[in-house]
Amino acid sequence: MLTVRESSSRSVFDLDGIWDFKIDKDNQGVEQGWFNAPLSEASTMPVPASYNDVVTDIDQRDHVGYLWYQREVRVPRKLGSDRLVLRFGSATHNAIVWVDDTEVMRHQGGYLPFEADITDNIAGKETFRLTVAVDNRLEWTSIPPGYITTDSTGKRVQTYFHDFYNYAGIHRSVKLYTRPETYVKDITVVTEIEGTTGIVKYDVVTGGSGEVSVNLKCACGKVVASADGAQGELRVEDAHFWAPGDGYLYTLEVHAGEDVYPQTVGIRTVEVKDSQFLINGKPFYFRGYGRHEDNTVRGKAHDDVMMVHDFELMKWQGANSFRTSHYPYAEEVMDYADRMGFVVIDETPAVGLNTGLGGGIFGSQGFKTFSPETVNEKTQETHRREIEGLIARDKNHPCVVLWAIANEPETNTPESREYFEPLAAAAKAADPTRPVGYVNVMLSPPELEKITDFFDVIMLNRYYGWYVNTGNLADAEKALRDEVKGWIKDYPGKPILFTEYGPDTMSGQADLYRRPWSQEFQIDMLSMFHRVFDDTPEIVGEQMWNFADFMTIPGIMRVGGNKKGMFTRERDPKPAAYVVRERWLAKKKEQGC
Ligand code: BDP
Repeated sequence: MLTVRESSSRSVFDLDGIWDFKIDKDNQGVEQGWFNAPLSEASTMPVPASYNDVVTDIDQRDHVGYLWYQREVRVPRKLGSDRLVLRFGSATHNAIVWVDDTEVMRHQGGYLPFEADITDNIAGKETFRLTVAVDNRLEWTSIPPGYITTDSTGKRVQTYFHDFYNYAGIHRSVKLYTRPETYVKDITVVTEIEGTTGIVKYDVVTGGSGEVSVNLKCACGKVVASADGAQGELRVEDAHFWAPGDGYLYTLEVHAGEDVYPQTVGIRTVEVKDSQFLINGKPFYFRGYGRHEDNTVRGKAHDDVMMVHDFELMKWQGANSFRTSHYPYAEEVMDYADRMGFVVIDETPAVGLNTGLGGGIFGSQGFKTFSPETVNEKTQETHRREIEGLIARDKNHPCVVLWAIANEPETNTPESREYFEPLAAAAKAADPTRPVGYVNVMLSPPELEKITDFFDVIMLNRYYGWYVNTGNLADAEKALRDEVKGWIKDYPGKPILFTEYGPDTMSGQADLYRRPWSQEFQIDMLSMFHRVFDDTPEIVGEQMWNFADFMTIPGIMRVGGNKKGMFTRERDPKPAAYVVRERWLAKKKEQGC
């Protein structure tokens, strides 16, 4: 799905701001037709925002079910036969949308955009009532999965298997945009490099019938190549390639009938070969973090201020990459990563498909992960849709070099092999140009793991020194070295990336004895991992856990959230940030990006 862009044929109107809001305590609003009228006894809620930390009542904060949003919208002026489209960047996790009394769309999944052509619904109107019912419930068939029980007071309780708080609401911008009747519906761009020449292959899908032509413009606005037809190949002599640290972008201006859509293009290649990860034919070493979309009060809402600040901090530290753990991030983040030359591992929301873990912590949940009653064929179908939806949204981003189709799923059983084989194939079919991987959990070392042969790279989350060998870094280092040797022996030629490592660290906790939870221990544990990485050429990247502290459910292993951040939740650096900065800046100098 194309992102929203203004052009000479498209106008964009922002519907963000303060909306009316109501929590559906008994989850009966849909049956009672709350969309038919202004919400009674409504409060207010900013859009975009997670609603949870805005309200002051704990029962409201932890409500399980529907959240209602409503506002009046002035119908914008449009020309002649132009269509008007209503678009949400995301609503977490499911949404039903009404224009006045009419349902115009339903969407399942909390992190991808959805839209509907509402031209016919608003014909002849000056204003309309826009109502959205957002459902925050997670079930066995949703991605991520979860289940709901009731406690002794009859209150609904949501359980899930991932280690971040289930923030909900309208998390990204809501927009109206106009476009001509015949329009650019989809574009796929694939780039190749031949010496100093850049090759841009494009494929345009139109809605309605109209002649297609394209102009490729350089960043200075000059046309460097043109073609007619919905498919074709453009050649750019002496091209300026997109590269890590150099976010150079061309614009492919696509014309279909009256419509014009500006598609940004970065010319670069990605390849996995002989245990190396190559970008533009050169070995690339990932330095960075797994992150979260997580901030105080805003929760998971996109916010330009926080986004730009986070990128500034990442640059300050000498990072060159991150993973969108554990769901697709806002489209604004992907655009900005393109511009900043950041390299992104793009992840689906398939987290917590592992009942051997609870909230990121070892401890079985007493269920089988894969069974007709738990993660089942319907879940697999949802998962496939999430993979295809992510690739459809992000396929044209040069920053994306690798798809992560799941985080720490169960992969040590025959059922897991059956579950993942078609999903790995679906990712490869949807994008034959990028490597595909999944992120492996400590419970599945090479001798137990059963699905790595479906994938191009090995991504490991490892907590030696923390969840195991707690505080004993000598034993932790030995265990880590032994495990890495096993991966290299069993999967020769596959590059290994560390996608998580690091201990919880209380900011301000100093300890002469450098014990777990202290700032000193974070420095020591990260340094131990780095020593092992530096001794192992098959390891092509280090993305520590996590960029910043983040909110989780309360638990005996979590003190006001997960504290594995390099920065606090407020983005203050912990002492390890300076130590790692020195390492990463030196590596940047050595590696040139
Ligand atoms: C891993 C998960 C991550 C958790 C982390 C932790 O991938 O989401 O937050 O461990 O325990 O299991 O901190």
